[in-house]
Amino acid sequence: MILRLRAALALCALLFIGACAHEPQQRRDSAWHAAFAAADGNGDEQLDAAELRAGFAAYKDDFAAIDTDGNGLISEAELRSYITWQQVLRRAPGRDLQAP
Ligand SMILES: [Ca+2]
Ligand SMILES: [Ca+2]
Repeated sequence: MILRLRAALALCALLFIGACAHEPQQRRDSAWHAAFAAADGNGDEQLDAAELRAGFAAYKDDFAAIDTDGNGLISEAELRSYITWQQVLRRAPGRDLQAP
């Protein structure tokens, strides 16, 4: 009985620690979603060229590179992946990595 209680407490502690560890990621996800939603003028959960230019001006010339599935619109995942990759490239020693 005591062993089961200790095991249950240990599991609770691990779950609590795990939940705390994910909190910054959840905040980042939330901030990403809010920025994307703010740029998504028509609310279709995709950015067209004008929405990208208005909401993410730093990437206005990268539309074709961001639109990896070539459907003419940018999903939140495509934009996030592209910006994350750009951040990796900026931090890479020698900066000789190529985008996938
Ligand atoms: Ca849109
Ligand atoms: Ca796309």
